[in-house]
Amino acid sequence: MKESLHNLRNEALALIQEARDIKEINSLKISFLGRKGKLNEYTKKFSELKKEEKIELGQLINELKKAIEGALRRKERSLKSDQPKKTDWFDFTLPGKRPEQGHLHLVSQAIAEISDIFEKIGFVRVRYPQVEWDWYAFEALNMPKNHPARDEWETLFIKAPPHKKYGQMVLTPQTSSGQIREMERLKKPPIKMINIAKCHRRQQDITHTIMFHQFEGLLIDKNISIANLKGVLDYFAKSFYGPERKTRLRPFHFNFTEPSFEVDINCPFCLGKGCRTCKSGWHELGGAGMVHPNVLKASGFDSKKYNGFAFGFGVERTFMMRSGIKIDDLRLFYSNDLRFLWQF
Ligand code: FA5
Repeated sequence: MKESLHNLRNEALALIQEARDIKEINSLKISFLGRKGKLNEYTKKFSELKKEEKIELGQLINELKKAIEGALRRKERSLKSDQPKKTDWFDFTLPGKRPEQGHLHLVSQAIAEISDIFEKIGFVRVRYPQVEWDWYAFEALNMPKNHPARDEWETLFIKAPPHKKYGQMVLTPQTSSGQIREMERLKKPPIKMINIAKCHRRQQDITHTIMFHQFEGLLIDKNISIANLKGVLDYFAKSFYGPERKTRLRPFHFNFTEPSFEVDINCPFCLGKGCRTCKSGWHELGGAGMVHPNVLKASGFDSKKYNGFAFGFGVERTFMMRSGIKIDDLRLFYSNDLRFLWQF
C-alpha cells in the first residue's frame, strides 16, 4: 500500500508539473482529489485494515493530499502569471511608433547652407572668438576710443583687467573683428573669408536677441570694385533665396568701410514692386562696403596696393526672409519651444 501511494504521488506531481493550462489543473484536481478521485480509492480500503494500519494509512493519505494540493496551487499561480494580460496584446499589423528623432537647430542648418554657398566660390569658412579685445572689436576697425559710433554696438563688457595693447575685454558685438584677425593670420592677399560666429549686444525685442549670429564676408586683393561686391551679394541672394531674388545697395555709414552700404533684398511676395508686407518692396539684410584704408593699415596691409570689400549679415534675420517662412518674433529661435523647432 505504501509503495502504491508513493507511485501515486510521483504520478500526480509529474502530471501537475506538465500541465499547460488552468483547464488541465482543474481536471487533475478532480482526478486525484475529487470524490471519485484516485486518493479516495484508498480510504475505501480502510474497513479492511487493522487499527494501527488505519492510523498509518490515514497519515500517509493526508500528507499526499497536502502535497498534491500544494503542487496544484503553485502550478496554478505560475500559469496565471505567465498568461498575457489583456493589455499586453497588440496588433502586429498596426504601424509602429517611430522613436522621436532630433535634428539640427534651424540656425545650424542655415549656417551649414550659408558656408556651402560661399565655399563654392572660394571663400574659406572661419570662426573667431566670442570673447574679444577692444582692439579687434573697435579700434582696429577705425573706431578710436570714445568714438560715438561705438554706442551703436550696445556692447557687453567683461569684468577683467584690460590688456596693455588690446584694451578692454568684450563679448564680440559683430563678426567684423574677424576681418582684422583673418588679415593678421594670412598676412598677405588674396583673402576670401566667410566668418560665421556668435555675437552679443545689449538688445532684446521682437527683432533683436542678446545672442545672435552673423556671417561676415571679406575679400582682399588688387583692383577689387563695388561691382565685385554686388556680384557676390546677388550670387548669394539667388543661391539662398531663389533665382528671382536680388539685392540692392543703399548708401550708409560704417566706420570700417568707405563707401558703406546697407544691403536690401527684394520682397518675396512683390519682388520689389511694393506690397502690404514690405511697403517699399525691399527688406534690409545687413551692412557692406569697401574696406576702409585705415582697417587695412591696422592689419599691416599696404592700402595703396590692395583693397577689398566686406559685408556682414545676421544669420537669423537672413533665414527669416526666406519665402514661406513667417516668424513674427526673433526670440523664438532661442526659446527652446519644441512646437516651434519641429517645424524646421
Ligand atoms: C554690423 O554689425 C556690421 N559689422 C556689418 C558690416 C560688416 C558692415 C562689414 C560693413 C562691412 P549691423 O549692426 O547693422 O552691422 O548688423 C548687421 C546685421 O546683424 C543686422 O542687419 C541684423 O541682421 C543682425 N543683427 C544685429 N543686431 C542683432 C540682434 N541684436 N539680434 C539679431 N540680429 C541682429
